[in-house]
Amino acid sequence: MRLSRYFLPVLKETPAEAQIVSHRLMLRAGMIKQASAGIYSWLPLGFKVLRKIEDIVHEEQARAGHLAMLMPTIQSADLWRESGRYDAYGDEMLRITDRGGRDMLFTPTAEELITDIFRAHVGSYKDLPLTLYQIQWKFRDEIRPRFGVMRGREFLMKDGYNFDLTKEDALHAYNRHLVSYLRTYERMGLQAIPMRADSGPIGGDNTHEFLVLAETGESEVFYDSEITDLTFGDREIDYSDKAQCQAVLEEFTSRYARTDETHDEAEFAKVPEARRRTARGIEVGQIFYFGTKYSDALGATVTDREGNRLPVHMGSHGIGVSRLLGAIIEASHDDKGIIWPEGVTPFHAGIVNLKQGDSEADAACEVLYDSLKALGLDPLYDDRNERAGGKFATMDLIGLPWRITVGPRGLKNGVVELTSRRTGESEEMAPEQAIQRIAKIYGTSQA
Ligand code: 5CA
Repeated sequence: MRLSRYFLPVLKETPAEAQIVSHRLMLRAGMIKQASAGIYSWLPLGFKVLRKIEDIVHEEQARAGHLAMLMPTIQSADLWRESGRYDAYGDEMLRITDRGGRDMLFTPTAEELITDIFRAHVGSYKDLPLTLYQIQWKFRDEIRPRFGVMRGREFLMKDGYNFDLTKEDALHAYNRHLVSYLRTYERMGLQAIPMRADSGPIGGDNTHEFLVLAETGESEVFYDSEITDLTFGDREIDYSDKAQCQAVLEEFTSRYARTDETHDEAEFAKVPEARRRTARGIEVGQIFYFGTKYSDALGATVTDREGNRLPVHMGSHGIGVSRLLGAIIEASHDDKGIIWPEGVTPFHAGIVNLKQGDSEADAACEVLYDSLKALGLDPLYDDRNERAGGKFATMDLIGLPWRITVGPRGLKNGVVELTSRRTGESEEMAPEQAIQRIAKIYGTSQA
């Protein structure tokens, strides 16, 4: 993409309404624009990152054997009356009346609708296990929408639902989700710690929240510092292997790590004092096992081998897709702007032409731009007639992890400059070498 053709409405001033750094930077970098309280338009740069996050979620869900689908945002109240949640959900539910006077609502979550789909189409143990998920907009009429996409009223959520014959199988689904979430967040450059939590209106008593530690987090958390040494890394996992998934769950949840809702001082005191930590965290996901709560209420049963009809065991599993942009920025920025982890960056590298209009500089930039594209990479070329300082400031603000700077002086010596956004370190090298380095970083090989 050429910046002269892009829509990147960056703001010079710090917006007064933004209280936390991720909200400020998303507005300044022209990623989002508030439409009304807690509701945002996603401008091209923000939408690009949102898509990258969605892609990672889809890839990791597919790896775990879960099936993507899509349910509507507007639902009839009838199913929610059947489950008893229509009244219980309270003012957070946005209620709508259609022209026929029917009660509708904007989905805050979808346990009822998925259970209805299940009961209509699945009747036998032979069709299990089954895990369906979607990435769809949700609406919760939060009392205090704030911090931009972090606590929105409209927000994008991945919500997945498992259906299993037995509690044991459903707990395997729970473990599988835990493992797939660990991989998902790590690919986004985040450490998200599973912590024992409270299930709220979803129900059930087996639940973990995934928290990214950050001073601006809305949750108070208590944990054993050893937990921050754990990483999932690139280990191979067989998702159908119950023992393997269980072992990962135990590894990541055996140390003390809880949100304030489930915090227990007496238990916490058993952690050696030097390892006890109290901090704040951003909840980027939550997994639940709630057994037969919804299948009992809605009559979702399957026949087992002996022909008995049994309510299906379920759980639901959510990732805060739009919130993740805020969480990633909170975890990765400096005073100049965002620093995108390579896994989610909107463009792989920026090209800055120090002297637009200089025939050699222009030609060298064109070659770099075309070569990166030929490798399947997505560069952003700042080809505007602006002074160098302004171009650098924009690149730093929007946070591309790598920048190639091209100017007539360097070209005389046959070099361009490759700069890491994270470390700020620059290195001079031949243009071809800069391309190779970037290709290697993103794991694409020269064609
Ligand atoms: N049905 C279950 C799981 S599918 C569910 O709704 N879980 S949840 O309530 O925990 O939401 C899942 C994730 O959505 C949360 O972990 C959080 O990351 C995100 N989320 C929840 N409320 C908001 C909000 N108001 N703004 C942005 N993200 C939110």
